[in-house]
Amino acid sequence: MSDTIFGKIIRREIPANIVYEDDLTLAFTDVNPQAPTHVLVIPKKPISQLDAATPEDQALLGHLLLMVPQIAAQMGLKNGYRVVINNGADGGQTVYHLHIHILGDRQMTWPPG
Ligand code: DGP
Repeated sequence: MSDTIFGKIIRREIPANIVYEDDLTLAFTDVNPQAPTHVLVIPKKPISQLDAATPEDQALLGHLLLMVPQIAAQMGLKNGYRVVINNGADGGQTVYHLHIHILGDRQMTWPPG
């Protein structure tokens, strides 16, 4: 896949407020927050979108999801939170490096806009 702004964040070429990191994962606050707490959890492996993940990525995807509650707890989200993956144009995806949104510290509504 082609490089994205998230690739530059992984390589520390542009700054980000990194809140969690391990060998496979980076998490940082969203530059355009849609809630008082808004964190993006990304794989360091450049997967463009959920549609592009393969069976080879099964353990990685599981790891990312399992990190979500850990990062949410670290961010102090004691009363729940929203987890979102935007996939493709109709999904509202704007950055083509797979990412999981964690949104919290406000009451979410359903259905989403
Ligand atoms: P999506 O619409 O799901 O592709 O979300 C992309 C998110 O990425 C969007 O909420 C804004 C955020 N974003 C875009 N550029 C940057 C950046 O340079 N730094 C940070 N921290 N977030 C960014």
